[in-house]
Amino acid sequence: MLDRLKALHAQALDELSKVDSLRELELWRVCHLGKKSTLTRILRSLATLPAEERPGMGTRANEIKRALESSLTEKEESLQRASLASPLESQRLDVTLPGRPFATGRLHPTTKILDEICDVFRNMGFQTIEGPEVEWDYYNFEALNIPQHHPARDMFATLWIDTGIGGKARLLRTHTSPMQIRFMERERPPVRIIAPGRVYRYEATDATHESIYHNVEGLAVDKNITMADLKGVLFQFCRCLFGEDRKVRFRCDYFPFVEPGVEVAIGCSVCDGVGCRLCGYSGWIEALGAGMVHPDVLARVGIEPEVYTGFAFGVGVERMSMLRYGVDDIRLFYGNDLRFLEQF
Ligand code: FA5
Repeated sequence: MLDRLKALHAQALDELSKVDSLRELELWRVCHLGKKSTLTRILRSLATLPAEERPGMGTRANEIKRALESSLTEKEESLQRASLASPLESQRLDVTLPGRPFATGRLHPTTKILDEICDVFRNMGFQTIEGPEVEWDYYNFEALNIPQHHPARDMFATLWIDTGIGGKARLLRTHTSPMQIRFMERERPPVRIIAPGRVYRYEATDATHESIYHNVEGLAVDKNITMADLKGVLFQFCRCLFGEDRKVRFRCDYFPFVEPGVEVAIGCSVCDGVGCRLCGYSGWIEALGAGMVHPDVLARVGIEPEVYTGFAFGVGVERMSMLRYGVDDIRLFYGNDLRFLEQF
């Protein structure tokens, strides 16, 4: 029996030395220390031995069991260490490699030019306000002298949200001029505000026309405001954005909410005024509409047109960006092409 125990121990140790995974180790444990193993069977059969052999055999069998258990623990620890170490070995980090730079975000060219435009007017004493993009017919049209069926509605190709009765219909604002009314309804002169924001037109796009673009509305109302003030402010604005040398043109235009109305165009930056596809071979790009606030508009919001006068303007923001950076197609701004956007 003693010889059998000895051989069992030697065989178990020999097999253990060949185990090289935790799965194999578990099989080894079941085979040599499990309930059905030879050793367990020997231990159970000790009671059947003659009394004088029992203590010696019992002691020896238990010694072998403890020895195998401690060999099992040692092997388990060494296998676990090896399984941790091997990925660390194969995936060694080279901390001397140069780092990869993070792609940093940047401001969209429209945001940049909007900030610049607002800064110029802020420096001239204009306060910035904002208002809704979903607008009532009343503010977008009626209060600006454009009642239902007025032909001037055709100037503003409109995206309607619903059709209400009279001024109760809702639309996506076609310009920021409704902000003139919203502000004057609650504030008395003197007024000097700008209202930047997104506007919507239901029209086909081309190199100078988008269906979603930005306006910066301007409004000044006070005693003794004249057309000279309007011209002075707009010329100064163009000088700040484009420098002294860029040509600026004032011409008569028609907007029902101003009288007289003007259109301001700026010398095309792509062809330098010579004429190209972008400027329709005219040498000029229309940048903004403006004029003296119509007396009926003032009266409608309770401001006395006999006492107060005012001027208003609406700048086409993307057009300014095109002129400033020499961009020859407005659609590039919202095409989301990083090769374009990363240049700003
Ligand atoms: C207006 O929107 C008037 N509200 C401007 C105004 C304000 C006049 C206050 C008088 C007093 P207009 O539709 O012309 O006007 O647009 C103003 C400017 O926006 C234009 O001069 C042009 O620079 C730009 N613009 C017009 N349509 C588009 C378009 N589809 N895409 C990009 N820019 C445009």
